[in-house]
Amino acid sequence: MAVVVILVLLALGSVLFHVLSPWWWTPIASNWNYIDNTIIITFWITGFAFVAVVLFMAYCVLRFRHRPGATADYEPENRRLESWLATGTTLGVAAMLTPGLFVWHQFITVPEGATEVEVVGQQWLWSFRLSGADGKLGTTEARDVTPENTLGLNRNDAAGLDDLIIEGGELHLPVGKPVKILLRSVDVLHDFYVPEFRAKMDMVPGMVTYFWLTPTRTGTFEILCAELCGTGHPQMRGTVVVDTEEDYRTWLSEQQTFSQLSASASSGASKATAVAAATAQ
Ligand SMILES: [Cu+2]
Repeated sequence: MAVVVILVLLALGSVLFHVLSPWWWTPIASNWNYIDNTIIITFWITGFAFVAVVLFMAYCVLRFRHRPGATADYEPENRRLESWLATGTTLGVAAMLTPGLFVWHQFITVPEGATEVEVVGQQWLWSFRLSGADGKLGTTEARDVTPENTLGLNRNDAAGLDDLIIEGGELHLPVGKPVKILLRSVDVLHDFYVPEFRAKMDMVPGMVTYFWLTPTRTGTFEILCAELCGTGHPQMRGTVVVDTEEDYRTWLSEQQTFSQLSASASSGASKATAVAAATAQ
């Protein structure tokens, strides 16, 4: 009898925990409420299956408990029960998978006019690149990655010289504008994840992955790495700030282009050489 009570309490407690506890996700800040809807569908289906299975177990423990002299029936095959279970399971799994296919299609179908923003993951920080005045991101090469050119921009590509580079800082995005997020890694697997955007995707060395989103409210959100990427993985945090158009323009005007950064890096290097030469004399 104790087992029956425990099983019923387990089913009831799980439902109550779901309804009453504040474990639910953070308020959404992007257009991806489709993602929430698919998760809610999954919750309903798995929640129903969980409660049904646990209560059925409780029923069986009670109904078929040991009684002196009682024997079990031998019934190795039951076609009706088998087809019923197979159909039910198939429908449940299909109902969980199908909405995901539609949402995935929307997730990677970038609307026209979306601004491109590149996010680069490396052990263990986030960097960002925005197209400059020409509205185009320059090409990159893994072999061009150096301490002065951590994102590996191609110096011979004019489109890249005016790209704005934000290294290990915060990314700003304008509210209400669609952005295409291009994801790149210069070392190992990382995963760009902003819980409030309901969006995450792996960053794979050697390829560029992407999705798009429209931020729907201003605020400051945390970027997490959702792929174990080494000892610094838990500290791999970043910040994305969703701004009003005006604040975004102000922030944008304060960022440095690739050519400005290269110039200051090389003048810094030549100063260092001059100082070294002077001290050597
Ligand atoms: Cu990482």
